[in-house]
Amino acid sequence: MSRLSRKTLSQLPASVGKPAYDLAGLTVGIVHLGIGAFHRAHQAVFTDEVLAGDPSWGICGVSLRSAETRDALAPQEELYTLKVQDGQGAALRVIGSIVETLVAPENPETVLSRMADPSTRIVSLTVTEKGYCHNPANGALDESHPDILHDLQNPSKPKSAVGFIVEALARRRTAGIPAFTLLSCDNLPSNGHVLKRVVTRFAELRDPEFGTFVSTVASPSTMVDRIVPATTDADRSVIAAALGTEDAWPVVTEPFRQWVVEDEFPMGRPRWEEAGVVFVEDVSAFETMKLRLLNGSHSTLAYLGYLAGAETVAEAMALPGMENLIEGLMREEVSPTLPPLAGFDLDAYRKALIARFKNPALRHRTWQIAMDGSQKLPQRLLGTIRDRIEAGEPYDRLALGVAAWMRYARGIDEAGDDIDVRDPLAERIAGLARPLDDADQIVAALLGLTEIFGDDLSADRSFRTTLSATLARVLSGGSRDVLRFWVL
Ligand code: CS2
Repeated sequence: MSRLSRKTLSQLPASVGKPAYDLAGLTVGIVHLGIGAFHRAHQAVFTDEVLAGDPSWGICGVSLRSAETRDALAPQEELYTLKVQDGQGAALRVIGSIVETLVAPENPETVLSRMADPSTRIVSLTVTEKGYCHNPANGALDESHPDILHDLQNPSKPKSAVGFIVEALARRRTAGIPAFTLLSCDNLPSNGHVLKRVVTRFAELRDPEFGTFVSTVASPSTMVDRIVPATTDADRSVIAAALGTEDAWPVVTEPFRQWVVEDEFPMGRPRWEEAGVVFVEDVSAFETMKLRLLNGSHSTLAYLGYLAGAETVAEAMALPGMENLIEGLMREEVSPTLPPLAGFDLDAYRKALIARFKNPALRHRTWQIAMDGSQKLPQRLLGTIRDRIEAGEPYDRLALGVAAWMRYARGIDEAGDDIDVRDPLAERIAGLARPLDDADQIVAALLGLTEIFGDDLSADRSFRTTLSATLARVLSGGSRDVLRFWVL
């Protein structure tokens, strides 16, 4: 079978969408750090739709760790297929907005020179929560992080996104080239501020005067949304059969997509609004809503669903009690904490989320969402719990999400087998919680992790009591039994 490439593009079935611009005429305007499936189903797609108007906004995609994506995409001239599907059907389209892919550990110098090039006007990121090397409870740079220590010692051979950004900004400044705009596209509250804070502190540690300069770089916050499960080999073969040609790394996603961005781009930006991107002055209300409703529900159903033996989100949603639990969590416990959004139909948004979670065509693994819980819990569940405590309101369902995380992160499933827990704190959590089997003791041990719970929740006695009672139910009856309580 032939391989997807510029040459084979014309042989694809007419039903497959193709780039509406001259691929050979594209140049790089954006360097994107973290070129995973999410970026390729989100920013790269919005960009693909506006390149015909200005071909100078092509994307140079950088992997900060493995060579897998580059190895898959380079032989096909960075082209890949986007498959959009729900219960009704699927549509295929080839995306051409990625111009080149680089692997940072192989050649940090090439990445730095791309970032320092005057044609690069935006550096965007999807490096996941842990990629910010910050303390998840308070957003400050983790100055003892091994990658940060390494990058301070080796500024021209960085490993972290923070190290790359700061070195590239230093080189631009020396060469008299204006700074690029930073664009965080990760699921963090005020992601632009978090990014600015960590890069400013890192620059300060290199040189206080340089820190002051970095603190002036534009770093708008964004709210990103599209559900994009990891691509499977089954996806690859179905897509190859439909294309009549091989694509080593297609991306599969849902029809829904949303990108709300603060409009602060001193070096210009693509006309993304023409592809439906919403530009606003302050994105925080959108971010809080999305992180607490979508991602808070996602994590809750992922931990409980995994423990109950559900492999995918759609399967988890079908467990007796789950849909009511999630619906109630969103409506009764999360929604009252959200900042007002004028003219926004929250009820419709929640209903749409339930339908998206139930999309039978996506095989979104609960295990995938369960990853990196220590980095996700603060913005997904704990901030909401803080607001509920302050308002003197109950938070039973949110507490169940946290208790299910504790049960999961301990690393032993309900059949007594090991769970493959992926989390930067996995070893510490297992060290604290695995030897224990009493709910009170597990909760007390894990609440000691102040980088997750903050000093306030770590010391909150009534929070501790609520969590202990909830975890005790999960441990004794099992997750399916706990869920049954929510069957109406
Ligand atoms: C998910 C998100 O993996 C996860 O933790 O909750 O990736 C989620 O699918 C996206 O934020 C949806 O926009």
